[in-house]
Amino acid sequence: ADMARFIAAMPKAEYHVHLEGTLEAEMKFALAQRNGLDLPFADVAAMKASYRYHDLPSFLAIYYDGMKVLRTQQDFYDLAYAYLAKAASQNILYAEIFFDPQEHLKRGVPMAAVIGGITRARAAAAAQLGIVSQLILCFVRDLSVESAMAALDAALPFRDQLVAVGLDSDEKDHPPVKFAAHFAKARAAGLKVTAHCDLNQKDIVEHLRQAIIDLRVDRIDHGGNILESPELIAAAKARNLYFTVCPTFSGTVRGDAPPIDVVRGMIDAGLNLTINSDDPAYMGSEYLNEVLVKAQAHSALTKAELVRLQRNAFNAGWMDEGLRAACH
Ligand code: ES4
Ligand code: ZN
Repeated sequence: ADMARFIAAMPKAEYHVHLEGTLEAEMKFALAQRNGLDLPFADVAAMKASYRYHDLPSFLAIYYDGMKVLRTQQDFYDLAYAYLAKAASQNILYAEIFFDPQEHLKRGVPMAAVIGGITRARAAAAAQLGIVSQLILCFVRDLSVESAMAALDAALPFRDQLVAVGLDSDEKDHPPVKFAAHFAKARAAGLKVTAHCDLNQKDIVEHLRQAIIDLRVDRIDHGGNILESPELIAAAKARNLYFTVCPTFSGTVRGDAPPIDVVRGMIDAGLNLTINSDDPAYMGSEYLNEVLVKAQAHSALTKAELVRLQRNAFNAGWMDEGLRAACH
């Protein structure tokens, strides 16, 4: 209880949260009703009882199905504002948020509605709650390269509302180099680049090598398997690369404990990492405070280590000087 209070009181930053993964069951029902859509669940409890996964694909199927209620700019506003309000209530001062526009474009929702709604919510939350945020467009890596390029092209007119592009969804047989052209185009537009290298995926060390060496990404999402490669650890340290670790995700999705203590291993290896929530609405509504309480216990983090992690987290961000000042 003392540790939970200590964690709640710390000023924090979050770098790995999927906006669509913050869509709580209650809001899903409200948006379905507003948009005249039928959901195959009697109530919130029945919907939450369906959130059962045993691997990444079985999780992603439920996650993509759930986001179909998002139709209008107002829906994206409401979703983003709710996450930012929750984050602000947990003393998160700064957040970089992923979103998956290809899924929304597929349903005929225009990019302007998606980015416009999120951007309005970010501005309102900054003004009303003091939380600063930026937006990372993720390529859904198991969709086609053409679909990803179309999403990037549709987003470039809104380049000022984005800080980076990333790579998420099912990693199996979809290596980072599949998106070399997309990353190059995003970079040329002044965007940062990051990629999910999920824990214990097929060919994961090769994916890390591609991301760090071939594509020279600016950050890695997850990435715990780097502990298997001294060469890549050295390369990551030389570049001061940050890893956005989500210590509860693989446990929740697979229903077992993560096979290795990634947080402890990465700290002891001298790597830069941040601790993050990933998809809180699908992970028992555990947001960053709850994740940190679990990580503290699981990895035996001291208060000094927690403070160092959160102070260092403010160096992981892609804020310009004006934004950085606003976070202090
Ligand atoms: C995701 Cl690869 C992955 N992991 C967790 N959440 C996600 N949302 C989209 N892709
Ligand atoms: Zn993720």
